[in-house]
Amino acid sequence: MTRQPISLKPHTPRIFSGVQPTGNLHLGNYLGAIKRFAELQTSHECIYCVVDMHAITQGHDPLELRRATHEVTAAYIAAGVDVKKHIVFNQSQVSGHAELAWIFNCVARMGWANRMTQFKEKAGKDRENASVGLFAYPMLMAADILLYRATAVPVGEDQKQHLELTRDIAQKFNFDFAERIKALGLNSGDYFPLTEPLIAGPAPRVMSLRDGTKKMSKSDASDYSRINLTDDADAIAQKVRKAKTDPEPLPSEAEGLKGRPEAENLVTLFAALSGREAASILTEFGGGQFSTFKQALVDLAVASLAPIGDEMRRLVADPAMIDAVLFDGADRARAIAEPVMREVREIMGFVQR
Ligand code: AQP
Repeated sequence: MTRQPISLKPHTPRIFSGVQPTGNLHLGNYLGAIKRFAELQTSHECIYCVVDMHAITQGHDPLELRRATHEVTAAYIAAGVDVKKHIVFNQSQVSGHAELAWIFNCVARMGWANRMTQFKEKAGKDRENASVGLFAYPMLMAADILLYRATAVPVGEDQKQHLELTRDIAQKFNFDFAERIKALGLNSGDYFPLTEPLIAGPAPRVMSLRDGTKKMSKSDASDYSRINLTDDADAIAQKVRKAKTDPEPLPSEAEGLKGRPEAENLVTLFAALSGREAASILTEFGGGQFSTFKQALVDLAVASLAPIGDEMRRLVADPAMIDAVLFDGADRARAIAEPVMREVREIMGFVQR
C-alpha cells in the first residue's frame, strides 16, 4: 500500500488550550485563559479542550466530573467561544491523547519530569502516595498540544514550565526520529512544532484574595480566596470586601505597589476587568480608602461576571445541548488527530493496518 506523505508545508497556525473540570472555575481561570480563548478565535484556528483525563490524577467523583465537564464547556461558550467555527470537546473522547502521551512518556526523561514544580506542590510531602498519573501529567499535556501540532497555547503563567517541557519533548522526538521522519517523506526534522506559550494579557497570574503571594486556585480550601465564575453579586461583594489588604491607603503610582502583593493583585484585577492601565486606576483611587476602591471593584466584577455566570447557569440546565457540542467537537478533533497518530505510529515503527 502506498502512503500519502503529509504536507511539507510549514505548520498551520493553530491554538490549543484546555481547562480541567475540577470544579470552582474562578476569575484566574477566566482572565488567564478562558477570556483569551474568545479573543484569539478571530485570528486563529482554535481547539479548546475540557481536559477530563487530567482531572482524574488526584482522585475524583465520577458524577462531579460529568457536572464539571458541562460547566467548563458552558464557561467556554458563555465567554464567547464559537463552537461552530472552532472545536470544543472533552479530551477522553479522543483516544490519541492517551496514545501519544504514552509515547511521550518514553521520550521525556525522568530528570525533566522530576523538575516540575506543579507536581512537587500538588504531591506535597506525601510524594510516595501521589498517583503515577499526577507525575505523568506534563507528558499528557504535551500530547494534548502536539496531537494537533498546535503552534501556540494561551495559558496562565503557572503553566509556563509545562510548556517548556512540551517544547523539549517535541525537540527530542524530532531529533531522535529525524532519519525516520525524513525517510517517510514527512516534515524534515520538525515533525512536531516548538509550540509558543501565549502568556499575555493584563492578568497572567491572579493571586488569592486571602494571600497575595499564592495564586488563586480551584483547590484552595477557602472559598473566600477566589471569585468563582458562578458567584452571584452578593458573594462577589462579600469576597471583595473581605479580601486581605494592608493598613496603608492605595498609592498614587504603580511604584508604590511594590512589596504590597494584596493591593497589587486587586489593582491588577481592576485593570484586567476594566481594560484600564494601573496608573490611571491609581490616579483615581490613590490616597483614598480601600473601602472606596473595593466598592468600585465589586461593581466592576459584578458587571463583568454576572452575564457570564447567568449564561453558564442557562447552558448547564440543558446537558443534552452541551453533550451535542462535545460530541461534534470530538468528531472534528479526531479528524485532525487520527492522521497525525497514523504518522506517529509509522514513525515509531508500530505495525498498523
Ligand atoms: N490564578 C490564576 N491566574 C491566571 N491563570 C490561571 N490559571 C489557573 N489559575 C490561574 C489558568 O487557567 C487555565 C486552566 O487551569 P487548569 O484548571 O487546567 O489548571 P490549574 O492551574 O490546576 O487550575 P487551578 O485553578 O490552579 O487549580 P488547582 O487548584 O488544581 O491548582 C490554565 O491556563 C491556567 O494557567
